[in-house]
Amino acid sequence: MRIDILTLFPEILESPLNYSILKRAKEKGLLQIFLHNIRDYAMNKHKQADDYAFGGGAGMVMMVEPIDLCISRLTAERHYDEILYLTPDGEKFTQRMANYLATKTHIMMLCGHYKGVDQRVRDHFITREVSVGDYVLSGGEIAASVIVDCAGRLIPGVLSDETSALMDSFQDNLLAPPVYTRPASYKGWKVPDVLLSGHATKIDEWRHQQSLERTRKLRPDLLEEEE
Ligand code: 6GU
Repeated sequence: MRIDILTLFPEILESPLNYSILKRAKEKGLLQIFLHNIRDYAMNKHKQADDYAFGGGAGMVMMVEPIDLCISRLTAERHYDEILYLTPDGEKFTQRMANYLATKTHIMMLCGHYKGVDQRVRDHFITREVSVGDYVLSGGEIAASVIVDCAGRLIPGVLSDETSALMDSFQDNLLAPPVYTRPASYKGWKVPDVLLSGHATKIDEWRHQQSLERTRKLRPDLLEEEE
């Protein structure tokens, strides 16, 4: 999968996508991430990529031309399965959407800043508008890193069998069960006997039961959701 991210602040994204699972995904050649500084496509003499809003009001709006130039250069080179705009008024990002994105080969992401982008960008280039939750971030970069991290680890071949995503919270609308490691007793705090029993079926049943209980207690809303 190739992901192109358009941003006014590429530095924000340089670190978070270069560790742990995503680092390995890149090293294995399963994930490529390209950062594009929208300011590099600003044609006027001040390299200006944002301007005051027509009609007045506080805050700057990201200009259509530099974004058009950047997107058009990329789409001339390859077809993009989705061109996402990251914005708090977008569709809420979910594990389901991550699963979907992980099956794609070329994705573009546009990070909004300030008051956002000129509406004509949204009207003419964007295929999907995505939010990571009902709160406002100062820009789309952190949201982009959430989405890339989440989808990137689901690309086939990235996770080994032991770290399989099938066991993740949310993958089946259930929270993950509790986990333990050595020692089996610490300060008298004991690991549940069943996990030490070596009885695989019983362990699976216990974990499923724990998942259900946790979900009922902490996130009953997940059990009511439609699949
Ligand atoms: Cl995608 N962008 C911003 N700026 N804030 C957000 C968001 C995105 N998702 C939730 N809050």
